[in-house]
Amino acid sequence: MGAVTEARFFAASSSRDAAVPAAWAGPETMSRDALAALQLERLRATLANAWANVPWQRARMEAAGLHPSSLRSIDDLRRLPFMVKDDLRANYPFGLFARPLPELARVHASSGTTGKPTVVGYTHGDLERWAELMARSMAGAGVRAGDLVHNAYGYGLFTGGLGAHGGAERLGCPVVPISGGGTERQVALIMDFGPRVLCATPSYALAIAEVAEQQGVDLKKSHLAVGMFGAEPWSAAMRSEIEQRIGLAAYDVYGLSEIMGPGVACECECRDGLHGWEDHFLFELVDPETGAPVPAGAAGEMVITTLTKEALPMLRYRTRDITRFTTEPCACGRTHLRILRVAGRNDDMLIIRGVNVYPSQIEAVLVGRPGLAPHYQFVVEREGVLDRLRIEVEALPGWPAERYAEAAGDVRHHVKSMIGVSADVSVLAPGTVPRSQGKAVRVRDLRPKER
Ligand code: DLL
Repeated sequence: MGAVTEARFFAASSSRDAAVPAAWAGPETMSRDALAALQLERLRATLANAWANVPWQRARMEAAGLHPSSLRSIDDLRRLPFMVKDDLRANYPFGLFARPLPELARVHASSGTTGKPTVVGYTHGDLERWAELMARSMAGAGVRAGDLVHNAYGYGLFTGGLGAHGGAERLGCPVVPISGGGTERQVALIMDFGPRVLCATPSYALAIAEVAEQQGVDLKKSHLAVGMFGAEPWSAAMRSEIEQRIGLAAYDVYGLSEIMGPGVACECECRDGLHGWEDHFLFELVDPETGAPVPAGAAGEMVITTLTKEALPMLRYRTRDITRFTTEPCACGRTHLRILRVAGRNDDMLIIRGVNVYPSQIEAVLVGRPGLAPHYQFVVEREGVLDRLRIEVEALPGWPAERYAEAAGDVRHHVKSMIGVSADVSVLAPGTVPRSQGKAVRVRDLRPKER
């Protein structure tokens, strides 16, 4: 399906309402039983693809006694061990691909902070399905055919830029492919071109808002109405901050390159969790320590199996992302499970004197506090055998320097009482914390490396 007109596209009317677009009402509102049957059928095909075309996957299936034709139920998949990021690195660059290179349409990669990048591949069909899922995500967030999309996700090996681009085009939206950086120009083009939709990481959206304010430009007077923000954890407090400063409704979009890219899950207009597209992915939630499924409603690590990927079938991939699921019906009518805001990655979790804490939890305490700007970093240091946390947060421009100590005391108190962690707090002058153009660096880990 190419670009579509509003009249044809929406079941209810051409108005901007929250109805599930007619084009996707089938897959998005099917009964959970029908969804489970579709998942089983697609899982069999995925296992058959992996068995036939990826020797590494076949060896794992043989070891687990799981032949594609022996799969009776989705639960049988649990016989297979998890996949982790290092499996991609160990098979660098193309060892887990189920198609020879000439049959691929594109390759992406994520740099990672250590070791080799993880490389992912797509057939033409994979790119089509990705565009479709990203289009569904955008439509769910209220983006409509014809809306101009300002896409400030980075273009290149990162999946954000091209992923959002493909989805917007698929939905019938013209795209401004500006990528990240050149923030003053971003502000000028937002005002001149009048996009209705902004795609960016939440931290970069905030950097754009800040530069606009410094230039005396009021983004609330622009045509921006919808923000598609993701690629990093962000708190509800950060959502309100961005909404107030830019004047739009901010939606959370989730994804990861190993599984596809942006558009694995996205909030609908109810903004009560991100619908994970279960017709293309199988979601599990496990205890990060034991690997056992967590009880319904409990937090755990998200594990994802792809159901329609041709070039790179991923079976039980551990995302490291910690979240909770609900399958309660959503007011929008979509039946797909909802992922409740991703708190952070297991790797980013800090253990400060025995308390587990995610950077986004501290962000929720900092953002909006009197005198403070939403720009911060956490420094983790070693003191004897214990880890010590220092919060560096900027003061608002114009906030008097003689009141920095008071603001620091306020943060220290609230972090202790709301999260239970003792932290040192430094309030810094405006402009001191580095600004992001993509994923923000929130933690500076100064602990000795051998850990
Ligand atoms: O970040 C894909 C993406 C691009 C998603 C644009 C959304 C928008 P990676 O670079 O492979 O892919 O990083 C994936 O980023 O495992 C999460 O830890 C984190 N992440 C992505 N979206 C969210 C989100 C892209 N909405 C990793 N909330 C994932 C929290 C997120 N964390």
